Amino acid sequence: MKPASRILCKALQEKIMTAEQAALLISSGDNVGMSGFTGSGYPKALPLALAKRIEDANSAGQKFRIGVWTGASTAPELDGALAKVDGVEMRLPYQSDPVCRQRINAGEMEYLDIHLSHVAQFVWFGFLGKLDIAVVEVAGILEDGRLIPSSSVGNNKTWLDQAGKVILEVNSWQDSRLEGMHDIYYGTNLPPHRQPIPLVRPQDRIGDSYLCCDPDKIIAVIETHSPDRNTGFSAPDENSRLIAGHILEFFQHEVKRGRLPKELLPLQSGVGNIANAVMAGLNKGPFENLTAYTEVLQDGMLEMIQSGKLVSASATAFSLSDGALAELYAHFDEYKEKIVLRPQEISNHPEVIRRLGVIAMNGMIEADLYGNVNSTHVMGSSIMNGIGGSGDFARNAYISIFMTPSQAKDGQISCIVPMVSHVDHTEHDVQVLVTEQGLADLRGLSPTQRAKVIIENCAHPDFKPALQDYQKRSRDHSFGKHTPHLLDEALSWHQRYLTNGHM
Ligand code: 0RQ
Repeated sequence: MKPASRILCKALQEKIMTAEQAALLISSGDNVGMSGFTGSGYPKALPLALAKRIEDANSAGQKFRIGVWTGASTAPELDGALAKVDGVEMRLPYQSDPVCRQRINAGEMEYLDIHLSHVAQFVWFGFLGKLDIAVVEVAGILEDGRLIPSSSVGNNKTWLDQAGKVILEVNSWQDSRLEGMHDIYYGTNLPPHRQPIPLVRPQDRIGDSYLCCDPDKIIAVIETHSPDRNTGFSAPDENSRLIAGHILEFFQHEVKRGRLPKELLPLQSGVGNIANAVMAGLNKGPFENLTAYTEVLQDGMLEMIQSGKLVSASATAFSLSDGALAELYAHFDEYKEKIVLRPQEISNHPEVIRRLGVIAMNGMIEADLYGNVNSTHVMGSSIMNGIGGSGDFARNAYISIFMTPSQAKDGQISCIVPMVSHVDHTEHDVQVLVTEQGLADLRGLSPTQRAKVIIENCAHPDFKPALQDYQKRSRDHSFGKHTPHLLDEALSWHQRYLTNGHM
């Protein structure tokens, strides 16, 4: 049975059309601001229809490419479909799609990887050029035209505000009880008129439950009934459990020293299996009355709410497996009291993160002996995903933690290296490194002291001798002794794996 229409506004009912008709309203060269964040709340129909249109144009020998701006990563129906037909000129600010990644690394697609909290203001300031059109999924439209946000908020407020034209997808698959879960803050002015953001606890509500949009700008409304792309998480493996254990022990130590309260400080957890496993560890740990001020709410955090360990969580998006989603919807009202979804410029806002004293925990590709972290590039040149929100949190956190297994690719590569091949987080923004081998607390340590602790505590035993050898020789022969390096050799560390054919 077709679900009842969620479009209650009469004026907008007149703009209902198919995705194919709406796709004709987008022109080659347009910058398109799409909703979507970590596989939730992205438009499901228009990108596919547009990909078909682009494919037809390509067959007729015409080039048709657009700029795709989003909240963060989306799904194969958006990033994958448009990348497959070579329809993307510029992608920003974060993606994790394999087809996109391949095109970017082949030099066929431009990609601008920027801090997620920067995107909205870059658009307000005009740094990114004109936003021609917004394509935003919502969960419903009220009689007066206000929009019920979907399962992610991301940059939607900014897209609806700044785009010249707007296409809405109203997805009746999204639970109507989402209404009221969001907090859309409209108080952000441009400098010099900017005011403090009045948010002092993760659960504070400082805005409206609805998104607003000038109805005259809305040129099309598409009705959909399609699920979000909910990817499952693998069960925590031994490495993830060990990493979680080291972090828990560190927290206990910090509480004992009086440097963290017993309910800790608001937690931020990055994306991926390890981050999810750390949450599972905390769920079994001794801490109670925890809070989260994070970007994405994954299964681990939902389980912590379920168990009562986590009393409130603020994020900009859900990223849940099918099982976790079923749990959310089975007990929606209980979760709704404890979860707030916000625009990403607020969920990731430096001012708020610093004020709340967030504990940031993010994944990385590699760290070097001095604590510089690479989150994004393999061999310094090939993008994996993007910096996402990790920089927003790491630079402003009370404690910034980065974690990874000590080795990658079946033990052929050390994730602790002499010099990172690309820097996302400098030594100044990294306070703690953790691998399954142990935890290096870098606070208060000079570069050479950090090198010693990182090798001792975090490097895999198979790579320790080579790293110690580098450390010693660089101290003996480096041009300067403050942050000793043998530059040719540091760089050839990575090259060695390439020439051995391991990557
Ligand atoms: O490759 O997929 O081919 O097997 O990198 O590595 O170990 O599965 O770890 O899923 O936690 O991802 C940094 C990428 C880690 C992620 C990164 C290879 C490895 C594997 C993935 P395969 P794992 P994770 C806020 C937080 C940036 C954004 C962020 C990330 C693949 O955490 O994208 O933090 N972070 N956002 O084999 C070569 C190495 C390697 C390596 C791992 N040293 N060399 N390959 N890999 N280490 C949320 C948002 O922003 C939305």
